[in-house]
Amino acid sequence: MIDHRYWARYLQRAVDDRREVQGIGAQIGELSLPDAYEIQETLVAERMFAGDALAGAKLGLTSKAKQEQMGVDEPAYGWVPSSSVLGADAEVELADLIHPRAEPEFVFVMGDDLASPNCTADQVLDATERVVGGIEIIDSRYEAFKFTLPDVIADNTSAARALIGESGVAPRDVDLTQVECTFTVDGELTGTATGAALLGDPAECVAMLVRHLARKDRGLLAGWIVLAGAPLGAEPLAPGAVATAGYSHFGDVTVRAV
Ligand code: OOG
Ligand code: MG
Repeated sequence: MIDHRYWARYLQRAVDDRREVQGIGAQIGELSLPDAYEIQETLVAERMFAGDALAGAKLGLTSKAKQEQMGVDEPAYGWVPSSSVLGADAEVELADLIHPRAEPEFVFVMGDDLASPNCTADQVLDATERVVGGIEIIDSRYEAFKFTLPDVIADNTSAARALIGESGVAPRDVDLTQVECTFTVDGELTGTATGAALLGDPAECVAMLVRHLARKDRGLLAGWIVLAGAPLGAEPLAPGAVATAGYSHFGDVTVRAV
Protein backbone atom coordinates (compact mmCIF):
# COMPACT_ATOMS: atom_id res chain seq x y z
CA MET A 1 0.00 0.00 0.00
CA ILE A 2 1.58 3.29 -1.06
CA ASP A 3 1.09 6.59 0.74
CA HIS A 4 -1.11 8.62 -1.64
CA ARG A 5 -0.83 11.78 0.46
CA TYR A 6 2.97 11.59 0.42
CA TRP A 7 3.07 11.45 -3.39
CA ALA A 8 0.36 14.09 -3.78
CA ARG A 9 2.45 16.45 -1.67
CA TYR A 10 5.56 15.49 -3.64
CA LEU A 11 3.83 16.67 -6.82
CA GLN A 12 2.30 19.76 -5.20
CA ARG A 13 5.77 20.76 -3.99
CA ALA A 14 7.04 20.49 -7.57
CA VAL A 15 4.25 22.90 -8.63
CA ASP A 16 4.99 25.29 -5.78
CA ASP A 17 8.77 25.22 -6.29
CA ARG A 18 8.46 25.26 -10.12
CA ARG A 19 10.86 22.35 -10.27
CA GLU A 20 10.68 19.14 -12.26
CA VAL A 21 10.79 15.89 -10.28
CA GLN A 22 11.45 12.22 -10.94
CA GLY A 23 8.57 9.97 -11.96
CA ILE A 24 6.83 8.13 -9.13
CA GLY A 25 6.71 4.72 -10.84
CA ALA A 26 10.50 4.68 -11.22
CA GLN A 27 10.87 5.20 -7.48
CA ILE A 28 8.39 2.64 -6.17
CA GLY A 29 8.77 -0.14 -8.73
CA GLU A 30 5.39 0.18 -10.37
CA LEU A 31 2.53 2.64 -9.93
CA SER A 32 -0.88 1.05 -10.57
CA LEU A 33 -3.69 2.98 -12.28
CA PRO A 34 -5.94 2.89 -9.19
CA ASP A 35 -3.08 4.24 -7.05
CA ALA A 36 -2.35 6.90 -9.68
CA TYR A 37 -5.97 8.12 -9.59
CA GLU A 38 -5.88 8.09 -5.76
CA ILE A 39 -2.80 10.32 -5.78
CA GLN A 40 -4.49 12.64 -8.28
CA GLU A 41 -7.60 12.81 -6.14
CA THR A 42 -5.62 13.57 -2.98
CA LEU A 43 -3.63 16.25 -4.81
CA VAL A 44 -6.78 17.95 -6.09
CA ALA A 45 -8.66 17.56 -2.78
CA GLU A 46 -5.81 19.20 -0.88
CA ARG A 47 -5.94 22.15 -3.27
CA MET A 48 -9.66 22.46 -2.63
CA PHE A 49 -9.04 22.50 1.13
CA ALA A 50 -6.47 25.26 0.50
CA GLY A 51 -9.24 27.43 -0.98
CA ASP A 52 -9.48 26.47 -4.64
CA ALA A 53 -12.66 25.11 -6.26
CA LEU A 54 -13.42 22.77 -9.14
CA ALA A 55 -14.23 24.39 -12.48
CA GLY A 56 -14.58 21.10 -14.30
CA ALA A 57 -12.78 18.07 -15.64
CA LYS A 58 -10.50 17.13 -18.52
CA LEU A 59 -9.37 14.34 -20.75
CA GLY A 60 -5.86 13.96 -22.03
CA LEU A 61 -4.26 11.81 -24.70
CA THR A 62 -7.48 11.45 -26.72
CA SER A 63 -5.88 12.07 -30.12
CA LYS A 64 -3.28 10.08 -32.07
CA ALA A 65 -1.24 13.28 -32.34
CA LYS A 66 -0.99 13.57 -28.56
CA GLN A 67 -0.57 9.85 -27.92
CA GLU A 68 2.30 9.69 -30.40
CA GLN A 69 3.91 12.87 -29.08
CA MET A 70 3.89 11.58 -25.48
CA GLY A 71 4.38 7.86 -26.20
CA VAL A 72 1.25 6.92 -24.24
CA ASP A 73 -1.56 5.08 -26.01
CA GLU A 74 -4.51 5.47 -23.64
CA PRO A 75 -6.62 8.46 -22.56
CA ALA A 76 -6.38 9.84 -19.04
CA TYR A 77 -8.80 11.85 -16.91
CA GLY A 78 -8.14 14.80 -14.62
CA TRP A 79 -9.62 17.87 -12.93
CA VAL A 80 -9.64 21.57 -13.78
CA PRO A 81 -9.26 23.82 -10.72
CA SER A 82 -10.99 27.22 -10.86
CA SER A 83 -7.72 29.02 -10.17
CA SER A 84 -6.33 27.66 -13.44
CA VAL A 85 -9.09 29.04 -15.69
CA LEU A 86 -8.34 32.11 -17.83
CA GLY A 87 -10.20 34.00 -20.56
CA ALA A 88 -9.97 33.69 -24.34
CA ASP A 89 -7.08 36.12 -24.61
CA ALA A 90 -4.75 35.83 -21.68
CA GLU A 91 -1.17 36.15 -20.59
CA VAL A 92 0.58 33.28 -18.93
CA GLU A 93 3.48 34.02 -16.64
CA LEU A 94 6.23 31.55 -17.59
CA ALA A 95 8.05 32.13 -14.31
CA ASP A 96 5.09 30.52 -12.51
CA LEU A 97 5.55 27.28 -14.43
CA ILE A 98 8.22 24.63 -15.03
CA HIS A 99 8.35 23.96 -18.79
CA PRO A 100 4.89 24.86 -20.11
CA ARG A 101 3.46 23.80 -23.45
CA ALA A 102 0.29 25.04 -25.16
CA GLU A 103 -2.26 22.96 -27.04
CA PRO A 104 -5.69 23.60 -28.60
CA GLU A 105 -8.74 22.16 -26.88
CA PHE A 106 -12.40 21.46 -27.62
CA VAL A 107 -14.25 22.59 -24.49
CA PHE A 108 -17.75 21.51 -23.44
CA VAL A 109 -19.71 23.86 -21.17
CA MET A 110 -22.22 21.74 -19.28
CA GLY A 111 -25.83 22.96 -19.06
CA ASP A 112 -27.04 20.07 -16.90
CA ASP A 113 -25.57 17.64 -14.41
CA LEU A 114 -24.54 14.40 -16.07
CA ALA A 115 -23.83 11.12 -14.29
CA SER A 116 -24.26 7.73 -15.92
CA PRO A 117 -22.29 4.46 -15.92
CA ASN A 118 -23.19 3.91 -19.58
CA CYS A 119 -23.19 7.47 -20.81
CA THR A 120 -23.41 7.96 -24.58
CA ALA A 121 -22.26 10.78 -26.84
CA ASP A 122 -25.94 11.64 -27.36
CA GLN A 123 -26.46 12.11 -23.63
CA VAL A 124 -23.39 14.35 -23.56
CA LEU A 125 -24.83 16.55 -26.32
CA ASP A 126 -28.17 16.74 -24.47
CA ALA A 127 -26.47 17.91 -21.27
CA THR A 128 -24.11 20.39 -22.99
CA GLU A 129 -25.00 24.06 -23.21
CA ARG A 130 -22.34 24.98 -25.73
CA VAL A 131 -19.00 23.92 -27.10
CA VAL A 132 -16.23 26.50 -27.24
CA GLY A 133 -12.60 26.62 -28.27
CA GLY A 134 -9.77 26.73 -25.81
CA ILE A 135 -6.07 26.44 -25.20
CA GLU A 136 -4.68 24.32 -22.44
CA ILE A 137 -1.30 25.08 -20.89
CA ILE A 138 0.14 21.79 -19.73
CA ASP A 139 3.17 21.65 -17.48
CA SER A 140 4.23 18.13 -16.55
CA ARG A 141 5.87 18.13 -13.18
CA TYR A 142 8.19 15.36 -14.39
CA GLU A 143 11.75 15.64 -15.67
CA ALA A 144 12.03 16.43 -19.38
CA PHE A 145 8.21 16.31 -19.73
CA LYS A 146 8.44 12.49 -19.89
CA PHE A 147 6.07 10.12 -18.14
CA THR A 148 4.20 6.83 -18.13
CA LEU A 149 0.38 6.70 -18.11
CA PRO A 150 0.14 6.18 -14.31
CA ASP A 151 2.65 8.97 -13.65
CA VAL A 152 0.77 11.51 -15.78
CA ILE A 153 -2.50 10.53 -14.12
CA ALA A 154 -1.03 11.09 -10.64
CA ASP A 155 0.11 14.52 -11.90
CA ASN A 156 -3.50 15.48 -12.75
CA THR A 157 -2.70 14.96 -16.45
CA SER A 158 -0.19 17.85 -16.53
CA ALA A 159 -2.99 20.43 -16.07
CA ALA A 160 -1.68 23.94 -15.43
CA ARG A 161 -3.88 26.62 -17.08
CA ALA A 162 -6.98 26.57 -19.29
CA LEU A 163 -7.97 29.47 -21.57
CA ILE A 164 -11.65 29.24 -22.39
CA GLY A 165 -13.13 30.88 -25.49
CA GLU A 166 -16.23 33.01 -25.32
CA SER A 167 -18.36 32.43 -28.36
CA GLY A 168 -19.15 28.88 -29.19
CA VAL A 169 -21.98 26.84 -30.60
CA ALA A 170 -24.91 24.89 -29.25
CA PRO A 171 -23.78 21.26 -29.48
CA ARG A 172 -26.40 20.25 -32.04
CA ASP A 173 -25.92 23.28 -34.27
CA VAL A 174 -22.73 21.85 -35.73
CA ASP A 175 -21.19 18.47 -36.46
CA LEU A 176 -18.39 18.56 -33.90
CA THR A 177 -16.40 15.95 -35.82
CA GLN A 178 -16.16 18.44 -38.71
CA VAL A 179 -15.09 21.51 -36.74
CA GLU A 180 -11.63 22.52 -37.93
CA CYS A 181 -8.90 23.61 -35.61
CA THR A 182 -5.61 25.29 -36.50
CA PHE A 183 -2.79 26.05 -34.13
CA THR A 184 -0.33 28.84 -34.77
CA VAL A 185 2.71 29.78 -32.71
CA ASP A 186 4.41 33.10 -33.50
CA GLY A 187 2.68 33.25 -36.86
CA GLU A 188 3.70 29.74 -37.84
CA LEU A 189 1.07 27.07 -38.38
CA THR A 190 1.94 23.98 -36.32
CA GLY A 191 -0.94 21.83 -37.51
CA THR A 192 -4.58 21.47 -38.43
CA ALA A 193 -7.11 18.87 -37.32
CA THR A 194 -10.85 18.35 -37.04
CA GLY A 195 -12.91 17.29 -34.05
CA ALA A 196 -12.82 13.75 -35.42
CA ALA A 197 -9.17 13.59 -34.28
CA LEU A 198 -10.52 13.17 -30.74
CA LEU A 199 -11.26 9.41 -30.73
CA GLY A 200 -13.55 9.96 -33.70
CA ASP A 201 -15.89 12.32 -31.82
CA PRO A 202 -15.25 14.87 -29.05
CA ALA A 203 -18.65 14.07 -27.48
CA GLU A 204 -17.62 10.41 -27.20
CA CYS A 205 -14.51 11.52 -25.28
CA VAL A 206 -16.71 13.32 -22.76
CA ALA A 207 -18.96 10.24 -22.54
CA MET A 208 -15.88 8.15 -21.68
CA LEU A 209 -15.04 10.61 -18.91
CA VAL A 210 -18.59 10.37 -17.54
CA ARG A 211 -18.39 6.55 -17.56
CA HIS A 212 -15.04 6.79 -15.75
CA LEU A 213 -16.47 9.12 -13.09
CA ALA A 214 -19.47 6.84 -12.57
CA ARG A 215 -17.16 4.12 -11.24
CA LYS A 216 -16.79 6.28 -8.15
CA ASP A 217 -20.42 7.44 -8.18
CA ARG A 218 -19.46 10.81 -9.55
CA GLY A 219 -20.51 12.91 -12.49
CA LEU A 220 -20.27 16.28 -14.17
CA LEU A 221 -22.09 19.31 -12.79
CA ALA A 222 -24.04 22.01 -14.62
CA GLY A 223 -21.77 24.99 -15.23
CA TRP A 224 -18.59 22.93 -15.36
CA ILE A 225 -16.23 22.99 -18.30
CA VAL A 226 -14.81 19.79 -19.79
CA LEU A 227 -11.67 19.77 -21.90
CA ALA A 228 -12.03 16.92 -24.40
CA GLY A 229 -8.31 16.81 -25.19
CA ALA A 230 -5.94 18.32 -27.73
CA PRO A 231 -6.44 17.27 -31.37
CA LEU A 232 -2.86 18.41 -32.14
CA GLY A 233 0.47 18.11 -30.38
CA ALA A 234 1.48 20.61 -27.71
CA GLU A 235 4.06 23.33 -28.42
CA PRO A 236 6.62 24.69 -25.94
CA LEU A 237 6.18 28.34 -24.95
CA ALA A 238 9.23 30.58 -25.06
CA PRO A 239 9.21 34.03 -23.45
CA GLY A 240 7.19 36.41 -25.63
CA ALA A 241 5.54 33.61 -27.63
CA VAL A 242 2.01 34.13 -28.92
CA ALA A 243 -0.05 31.02 -29.67
CA THR A 244 -3.49 31.09 -31.28
CA ALA A 245 -5.99 28.29 -31.63
CA GLY A 246 -8.38 29.02 -34.50
CA TYR A 247 -11.64 27.13 -34.92
CA SER A 248 -13.99 27.07 -37.90
CA HIS A 249 -17.09 27.37 -35.68
CA PHE A 250 -15.81 28.81 -32.40
CA GLY A 251 -14.00 32.05 -31.59
CA ASP A 252 -10.20 32.13 -31.60
CA VAL A 253 -8.23 31.81 -28.40
CA THR A 254 -4.81 33.38 -27.91
CA VAL A 255 -2.22 32.97 -25.21
CA ARG A 256 0.74 35.29 -24.73
CA ALA A 257 3.70 33.98 -22.78
CA VAL A 258 5.28 36.63 -20.58
C1 OOG B 1 -0.69 15.00 -20.70
C2 OOG B 1 -1.94 15.81 -20.84
C3 OOG B 1 -2.57 15.61 -22.17
C4 OOG B 1 -4.29 16.42 -23.79
O1 OOG B 1 -5.10 17.29 -24.15
O2 OOG B 1 -4.00 15.46 -24.50
C5 OOG B 1 -3.66 16.56 -22.46
C6 OOG B 1 0.49 15.65 -21.38
O3 OOG B 1 0.59 15.59 -22.60
O4 OOG B 1 1.34 16.21 -20.66
O5 OOG B 1 -4.04 17.44 -21.73
MG1 MG C 1 -5.08 18.96 -22.92
